[in-house]
Amino acid sequence: MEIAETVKPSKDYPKQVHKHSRQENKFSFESANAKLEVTVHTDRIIRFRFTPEIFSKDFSYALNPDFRSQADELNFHDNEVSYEIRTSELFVKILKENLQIKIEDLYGNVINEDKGGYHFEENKAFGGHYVYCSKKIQPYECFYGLGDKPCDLNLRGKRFLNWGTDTYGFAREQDPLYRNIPFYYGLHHGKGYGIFFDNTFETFFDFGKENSEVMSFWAQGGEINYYFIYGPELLSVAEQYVQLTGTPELPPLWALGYHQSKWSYYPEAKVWELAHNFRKKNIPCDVIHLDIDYMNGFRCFTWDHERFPDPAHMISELRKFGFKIIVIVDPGIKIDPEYFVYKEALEKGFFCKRPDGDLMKGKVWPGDCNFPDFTNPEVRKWWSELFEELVKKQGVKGIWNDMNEPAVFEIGTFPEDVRHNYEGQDVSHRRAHNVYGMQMARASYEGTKRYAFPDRPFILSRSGYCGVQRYAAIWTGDNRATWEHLWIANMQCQRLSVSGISFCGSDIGGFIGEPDGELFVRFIQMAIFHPFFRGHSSSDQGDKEPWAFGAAYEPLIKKAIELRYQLLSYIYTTFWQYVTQGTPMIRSLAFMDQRDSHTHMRMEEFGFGDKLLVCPISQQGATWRRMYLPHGSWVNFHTDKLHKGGHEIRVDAPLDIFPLFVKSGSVIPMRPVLQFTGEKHFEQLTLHVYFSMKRNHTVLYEDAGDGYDYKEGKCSVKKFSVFGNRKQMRVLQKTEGNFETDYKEYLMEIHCLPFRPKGFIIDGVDYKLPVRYMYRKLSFIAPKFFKKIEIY
Ligand code: MIG
Repeated sequence: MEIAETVKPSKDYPKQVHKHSRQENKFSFESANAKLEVTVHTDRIIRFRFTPEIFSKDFSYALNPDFRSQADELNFHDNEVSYEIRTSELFVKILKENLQIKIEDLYGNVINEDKGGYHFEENKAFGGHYVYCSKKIQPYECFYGLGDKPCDLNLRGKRFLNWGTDTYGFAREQDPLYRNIPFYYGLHHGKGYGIFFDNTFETFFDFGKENSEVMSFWAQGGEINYYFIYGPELLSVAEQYVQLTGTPELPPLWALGYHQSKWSYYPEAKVWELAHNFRKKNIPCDVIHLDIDYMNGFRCFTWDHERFPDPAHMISELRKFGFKIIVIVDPGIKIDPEYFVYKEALEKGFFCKRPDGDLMKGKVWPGDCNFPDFTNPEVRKWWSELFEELVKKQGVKGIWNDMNEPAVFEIGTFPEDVRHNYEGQDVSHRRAHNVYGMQMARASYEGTKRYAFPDRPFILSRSGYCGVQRYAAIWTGDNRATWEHLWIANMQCQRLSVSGISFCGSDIGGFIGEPDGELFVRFIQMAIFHPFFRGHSSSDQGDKEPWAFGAAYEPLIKKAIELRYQLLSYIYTTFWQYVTQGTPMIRSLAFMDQRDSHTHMRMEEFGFGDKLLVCPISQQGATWRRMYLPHGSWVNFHTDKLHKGGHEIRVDAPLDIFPLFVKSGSVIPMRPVLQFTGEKHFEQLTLHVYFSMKRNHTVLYEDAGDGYDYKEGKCSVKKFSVFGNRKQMRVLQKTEGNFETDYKEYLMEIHCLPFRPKGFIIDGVDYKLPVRYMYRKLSFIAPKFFKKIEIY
């Protein structure tokens, strides 16, 4: 049911405020027909919560339980027409007449301002209210975020809704898809903010589609309950949003390696053939996924013993070859009185019910199914314990949660009247739908974490609500093998990343259909820079393993996977920055330099971590393309050519390479190519150091790559700084922490020197170069604990 955002007379707007009060950082305002609660969480995060009657229980699945409020400075003024709350960053003005809100920075610049503000309409059919909020669109305002929308990055002029849906073979502009992320950014006058509308009902966002001057959001129920997050840097908004909704723990390093999947690899001999092929062809791979056909008649937590006679043995043998096994689970539990999972859930009353007490029944792969109510904490506990067998006894290393929108054949999803526990609050599917998948992923995460211990768990989920990143990585679902889908995957991963979900990726090459070799190569070249890196495809659609495209393409695909493995230290460090500060791993250009308005509309090029800039080739037959370089100086990774940013450039990209740039002054660590992450100790880490006049810093985070010793301090953070002038260059290193790395030394590769070096000094020891040294680059070995290197 869609509700048009036209101001109908039936909608109510708040009346004059007659009462207000304050309790520390919480301010309450009351009028005859509405209440507002404003909570100042930090100087830049302010929560607004409205109700026409009484506030419901203050509960959220999204919020990070460890998030702490702290606002240093807080002033309140009661003026003639408005109340004013001032933090050390913001002015919030609340109009007494109608509870409308205006937020300014301390210089009086309007950041966000209500148009109609809060309003509501009684919901006669279900009770409660339809709730709305509308705001002015500021001149030249751009909008970003909203999770997985497969359209242009800037959302202006469009309308969207969030209602998780299984969308097989989805198309550009299709809405909604699998995920529900009611969080968006606004950017105008160089200043960025975010609004996180924490409401799990079906939510709607209109960015000036209905009225080009009005942005509005609304929901089918619940409260207008949103967090305003001020930057002004977009990147800082992204970080604060993640601090609010939580980060994952560090994944095991192997989960950042290459994953190979298909619907489905079976029987066991097929899995071995696959594994042997990778090793025979020397193409790195860490993980094999088993899709639904490993199960006995699609019953979760069982195996088809004809196809897989001894799973524990197979898994431990594969482990010796460096392969980890991930298996899929679905929420639909087969109705079968002989099946232990069904029996237990039935006895315990753990299945979702219809309003009159019947069980929610629907068809999925196993035929008729019932569905556990993952919004019940007891159900989650039970589900998590089911993993003991798979994870602890059989050695499965990760769990893939599919169909958790939830998807049901024929009817799409659950009817809206299905009941859910919702942490003891007893609600209908209208309120629980958008969090169902996330709660399933949460239960799988808790079980896997417990039984994989002391190793780290890995969870993959298709659906999710805000905060799902605490439990799972996300893949974008059933895409197609087309060039357009390469572009869509790029938009979706950039968008997911700035929406709190950095650990994301798409089915490389497309799930549906058969890509040709060229498309697959271009797809995987891009996916090197998607944190979740998995090839997956549908069963009847031909082979899509790296060697499936013939001898002309296999080396190119191999080369892409190898680059991924070489970059793992960089990728892991980038992940650590995400975990510790909330910084998105993939960054749209506007998030790199929002003051340059050229970046606002750029889409295909993106930052990966804080040192690399990537631009996929997204056109068939292209061997070059134009792209925008943000301000600063950038070095072409393949040619070492230096470019000044702030304009478009033309970049060559024959099929074996693609546009990849390194920020000047960076230190990019590169490992030798291993066939899987823990294959062997390596002796040397290569540090590619790029000259810069301006001092530049790089961090390198290291730990064991699995387990929890890092929480006891077994990790280290290295900080490099690089700077120079026309005659010399310095590289400094500071190390914190005492993680003992495998490698003994660095191979230093110095790029882009503006002079011909005569020698270099490592911690006081001078090494002279031959007089005839002709190059502007240099390579030498340095001890891993060096403090200072001078090149002259
Ligand atoms: O109805 O498990 O998106 O990745 O291979 C299809 C079979 C069910 C959908 C997933 C896809 C997976 C497939 N699943």
